[in-house]
Amino acid sequence: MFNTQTIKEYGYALGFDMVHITTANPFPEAREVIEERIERGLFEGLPWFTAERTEVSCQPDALLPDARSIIALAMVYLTEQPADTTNTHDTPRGRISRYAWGDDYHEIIKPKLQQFAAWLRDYTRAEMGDALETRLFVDTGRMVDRAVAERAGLGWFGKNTNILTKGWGSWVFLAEIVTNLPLQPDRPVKTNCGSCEICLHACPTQALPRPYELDSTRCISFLTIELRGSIPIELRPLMGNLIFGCDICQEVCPVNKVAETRLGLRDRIASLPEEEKHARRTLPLVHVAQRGSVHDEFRPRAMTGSSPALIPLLTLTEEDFRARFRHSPIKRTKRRGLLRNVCVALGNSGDRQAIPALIGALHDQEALIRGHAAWALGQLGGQGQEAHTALLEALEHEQDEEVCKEIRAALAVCSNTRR
Ligand code: B12
Ligand code: SF4
Ligand code: SF4
Repeated sequence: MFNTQTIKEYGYALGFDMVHITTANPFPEAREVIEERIERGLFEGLPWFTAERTEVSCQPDALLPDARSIIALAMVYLTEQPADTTNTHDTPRGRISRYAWGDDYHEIIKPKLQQFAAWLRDYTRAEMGDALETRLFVDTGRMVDRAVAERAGLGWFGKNTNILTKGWGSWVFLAEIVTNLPLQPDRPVKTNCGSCEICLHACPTQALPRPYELDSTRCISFLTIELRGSIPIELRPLMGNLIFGCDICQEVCPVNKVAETRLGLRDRIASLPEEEKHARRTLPLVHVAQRGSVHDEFRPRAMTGSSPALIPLLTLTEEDFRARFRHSPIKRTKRRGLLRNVCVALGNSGDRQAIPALIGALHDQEALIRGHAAWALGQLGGQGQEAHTALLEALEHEQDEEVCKEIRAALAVCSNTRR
């Protein structure tokens, strides 16, 4: 058995906030649950999420023959929301989920995993020679990140299905190193959500029909990030101004609220003069404070931010989109996905300032955007008004059948509303 403590300390030094160990035994319960949910259609729209994938992802030795241990890692992405952009009412604004305010976590965590694996190779060389094997995972890999985290004691399954850690709640990214090294495993935590069900009631689309179960097809995170096509009409009004991901079931969570309070405390400690920091060494957060800030990479970037003005987003070209979101998780939606979401948010805003920009989007080269712009104009329009006229004109030239359907539906809504 190698010195597990030394390995953990290296993980902390690399910038991970929690470093735990579990065995590489299979995850039969996770496999059963996932297969049953795929069967029930709860993952429809995620074509890569298959029973075959699950068989491998719940069986670490299918990913690495002779796997013995998993190093389970968590990195905190909690940062404070900038006050300047959230409360201005001059122009409609969208909301971006917290994990996407800063740089893309895949790009931050992957090199750290590679560095960790290189260090492990050196650290174990005397005993292992070149026999050390590692496989690295963060999000996109075939690994059940949350089941690993739970068994390694990083946290517990919240009823909103996220892993809640003691101290940082669910505001953590998860990652793993599967290895053939024998290491001392940690135990799962005993904590659970108790009788709380706040998140289940807060979900605007009822995507959490019962504790520990997510219906992806209704989840705004899926609708705004993963869904490639049209957003179901009945769900659009429930999406409010969310344009990339959704944090509602996390924001209402009391465990996360405690974490946010700790963040404030940490930042106050960070700003203290050195001698005072020293005098307060007994404060539990001082070690985090000494690092200055948790992870600067996840602070809101000027180009993406947490609540961008919506109207200018509608005029982004492909090049603008690529330049603006090159290092952001938002690039995953592509321009067409983001502008589709922006149209829905503008339709929900009730703000008629958006009408000229939406009329412009009725002529976008992407049918998906034209269709959602039509829907938004229907919501904001009113009979005989500018939006109504623009929809009638667009219908004359539109070639795409789906967009024509959207325009006709929008015209019907316009005709039923007076402004
Ligand atoms: C596919 C996916 C999605 C899909 C589908 C989510 C889903 N249903 O799993 C969509 C796009 C909707 C999504 C959304 C989000 N995701 Co996502 N997603 C993933 C991904 C790639 C796979 C998840 C998976 O395997 N799901 C299968 C389902 C069945 O697993 P599960 O929900 O964990 O279910 C378990 C529990 O239900 C438990 N269980 C069942 N019954 C019971 C009963 C009891 C009593 C208990 C205790 C447990 C229990 O067993 C199940 C199997 O282990 C992972 C990365 C990865 N490779 O693992 C990230 C991941 C889960 N996502 C993550 C994040 C951050 C998000 C969002 C918060 C993003 C956002 N802000 O918009 C939302 C959260 C939505 C939500 N409420 O869960 C993080 C979660 C971090 C954390 N602290 O938990 C992960 C781990 C990525 C990462 N590496 O950090 N995601
Ligand atoms: S992320 Fe949003 S839509 Fe999805 S389950 Fe949570 S509250 Fe519901
Ligand atoms: S809101 Fe309540 S039930 Fe939901 S995850 Fe948080 S503690 Fe658990």
